[in-house]
Amino acid sequence: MEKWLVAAKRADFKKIAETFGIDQVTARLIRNREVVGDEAIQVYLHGDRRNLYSPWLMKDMEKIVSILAEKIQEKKRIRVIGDYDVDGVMSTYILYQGLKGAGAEVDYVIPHRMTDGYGINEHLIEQAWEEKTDAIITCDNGIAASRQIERAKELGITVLVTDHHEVPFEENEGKRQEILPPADAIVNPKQADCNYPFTGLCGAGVALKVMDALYQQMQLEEDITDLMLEYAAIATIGDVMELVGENRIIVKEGLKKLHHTTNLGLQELIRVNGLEPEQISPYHIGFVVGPCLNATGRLDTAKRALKLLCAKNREEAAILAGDLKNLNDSRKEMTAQGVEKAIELVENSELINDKVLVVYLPECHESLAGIIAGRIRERYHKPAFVLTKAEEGVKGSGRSIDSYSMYEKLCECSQYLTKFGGHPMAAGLSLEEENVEPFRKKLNECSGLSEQDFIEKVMIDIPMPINYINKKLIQEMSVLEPFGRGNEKPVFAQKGLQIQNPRVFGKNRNVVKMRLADTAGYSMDAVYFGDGDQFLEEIKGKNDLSVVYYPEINSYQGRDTLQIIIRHYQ
Ligand SMILES: [Mn+2]
Repeated sequence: MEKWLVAAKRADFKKIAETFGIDQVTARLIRNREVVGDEAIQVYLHGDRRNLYSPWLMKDMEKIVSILAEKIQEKKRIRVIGDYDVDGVMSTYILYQGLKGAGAEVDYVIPHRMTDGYGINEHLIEQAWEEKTDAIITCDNGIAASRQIERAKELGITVLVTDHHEVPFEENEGKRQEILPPADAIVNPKQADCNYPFTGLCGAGVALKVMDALYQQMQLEEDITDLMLEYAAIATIGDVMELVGENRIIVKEGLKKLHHTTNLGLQELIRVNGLEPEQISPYHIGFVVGPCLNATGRLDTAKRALKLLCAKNREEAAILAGDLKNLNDSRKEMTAQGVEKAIELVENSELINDKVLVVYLPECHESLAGIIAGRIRERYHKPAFVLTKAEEGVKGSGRSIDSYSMYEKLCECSQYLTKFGGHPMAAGLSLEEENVEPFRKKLNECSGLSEQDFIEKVMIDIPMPINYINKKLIQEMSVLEPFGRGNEKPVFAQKGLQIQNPRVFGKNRNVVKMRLADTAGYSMDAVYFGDGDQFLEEIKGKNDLSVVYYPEINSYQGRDTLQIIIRHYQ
């Protein structure tokens, strides 16, 4: 089920077009992305590093920087404790390299997914103490680790938290009270009393801000932001942050750096995947490079990903990159099997009627739960949790839909959980096996969802006849890049098209090529990616196809032609 909606947002498009020398179509697209006002449009179109906010606006920034500077001066041992996903690895790299560059005695630990679980824990704290660590700095984790950080404080360890996860809270007489860990400094723009203007940074974004401030404070010559932007960009896409505001600038500028990366590990990882550094887009990061870096955290230890980034020579980098690619290939296969099993379970049980899907796959590798949950959510357009049997109890991951704030709902069901954390759109959890069913029941009782929420909404930017498309407009639309979550690729729509000469291609018969003509006879090439035979079946005998599409320039043998890519059809 899907519902097509047109984003009918208003503004003086003629004036915007004139002011910025752009087509009115582009002006509308920018308005649809909630960019309003000349200043915001200017930054959206031409923003660069100078438009990043000052790190000093973040709560506790002065505190964390002065503690770090002191520890560096006194040659105290600092340990970075990160996390095993792309964001966790990138933020660890940023803090580790940044602190090393500032002269710190620093090492890092990335928790092992299976033996440690998510983020900092008691075992890692005891270990830090035994190894005479003076200060721990967390990244991409820590905000929810009050108990563990209390232990570290008892042992006399300085603890600095940098994180971007939701701050845990308690409801007291209808008032929301944050539960903050007893750390020496906490940098997380999601804290209620942090005045930083942008709360959407990933863990690596926050880590980069801390290093930026430290380098300013210590008056170091190196431009740390410039050096680390590409890593922050990879993490921003890998953690599926919204590509708006500062994040869009980090990704836009970081991609430029990545196109000429001097990091041997990244060079080799790009190469083994058959890509050219200069053509890397958010798509490649999200679906090729990122998953390879993630695969280590999933199936092995994420330390390998960090080793890759730190590789000193090409040979070492090539071996590690090859390992990562192989791990990712086997992860893909295992994921496909898991998805298949999950669908089978949903469709052959009462789960199919649930509003929130809780699928228990005891045999599945726990590290794949998140990816499988994502696929299940896509298929049914319902919030989905995938649970697996862990060494102790049951562990799982959830992926949500817009109308369902997953983290808050878990708070309501916390009586069945031993551990949980996350965001509105994604969460992780642990529980006892006997609580799987009660948890599923309770989640469904308090879901607050109605059938309306399960209808996929297809937002159309502008109803635009295909004869309006020209090469210049398509080229101009590239100023809207990079595309991704929160800054979607523009889509247009037209009704009443006639299909000429449809042909199915591809070994999985998943590409359909055709010619589409409007009522005046104007025609253009079109491509649909999806089930080709089903497409042919559905259009049989029809002469008024409606499509949601985006236009593209197809360069083939030195000749440029216009074509449209069909995203949805009716
Ligand atoms: Mn993160």
